[in-house]
Amino acid sequence: SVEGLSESIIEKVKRHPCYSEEAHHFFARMHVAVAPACNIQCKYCNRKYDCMNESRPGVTSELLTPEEATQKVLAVGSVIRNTTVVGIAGPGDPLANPRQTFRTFELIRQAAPDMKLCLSTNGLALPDHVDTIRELGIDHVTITINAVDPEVGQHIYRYVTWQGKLLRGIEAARLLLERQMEGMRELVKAGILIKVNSVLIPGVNDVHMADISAEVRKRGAFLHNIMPLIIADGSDFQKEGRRAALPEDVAAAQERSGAGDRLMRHCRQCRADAVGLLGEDRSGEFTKEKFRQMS
Ligand code: CLF
Ligand code: SF4
Repeated sequence: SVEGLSESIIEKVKRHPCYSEEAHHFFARMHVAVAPACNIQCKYCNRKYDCMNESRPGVTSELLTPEEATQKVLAVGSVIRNTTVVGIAGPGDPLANPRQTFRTFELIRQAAPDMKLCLSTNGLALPDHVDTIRELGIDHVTITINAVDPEVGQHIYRYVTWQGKLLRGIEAARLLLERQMEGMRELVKAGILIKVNSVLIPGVNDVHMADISAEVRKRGAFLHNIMPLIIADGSDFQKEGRRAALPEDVAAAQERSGAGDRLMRHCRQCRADAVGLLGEDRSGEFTKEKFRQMS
């Protein structure tokens, strides 16, 4: 529903397939996998694969340089003409690789000025980069927030690396949360649209999900996307014997969240190199080998 939204927000969401349920039937997004490193370790992640904050486990995307990423954008744009958004969502955390990430956006901005730019992050490094995000005209940022209470968060992250130190337990969870909230505050000030992704982990943050939803909306997030935990091979959660989240877990959390039409319900947990409409995986048509031949 678009009722009560300002013109500028409608303008930003109406052709973004993740931000508008309606748009996802008509407009495609693509990801470029330029960001290999990460600055934290989530217990649901196995680093052999793509960042799970926006992806399903077990998928490994082909890493691109900023120049290759730009070539891919032009190639995809010439074939899938309804591509309106280019996102960076991995395979690690985009803001743990700021040089590659921002160089890529800069080159895409020059080569394909009509593309909307989108970024997904765990938020740890976010406050350091909001100025750059604004200057580059990146209108959409997703932050993955799995807890708004360090008592809960301490069970979700094995560690956080910060200014050359390795933090664990509640200290790690507290720092990550502070940085996420600071980043959100700065994004709101800069007029950038925020989506929050939360991975629903049964027995860890399932009943906490309503608090997350209320807190992030209070702080200005436009959308909340509750994603089911998928158990990745080799992840800490697999070793702990945890179970995946079921559709009914997500439905119950959505219901309790009270977030109404500010819930994203059509997420397809994309790959870091996804291409095409949500749920339509065309990444295989645009491997490095293939898009190089096209240009
Ligand atoms: Fe990509 Fe994410 Fe931008 Fe969309 S995906 S960086 S906001 S352009 Fe979309 Fe895919 Fe769900 Fe992400 S369906 S995993 S929410
Ligand atoms: Fe893995 Fe992404 Fe978490 Fe980093 S932020 S540990 S890449 S899921």
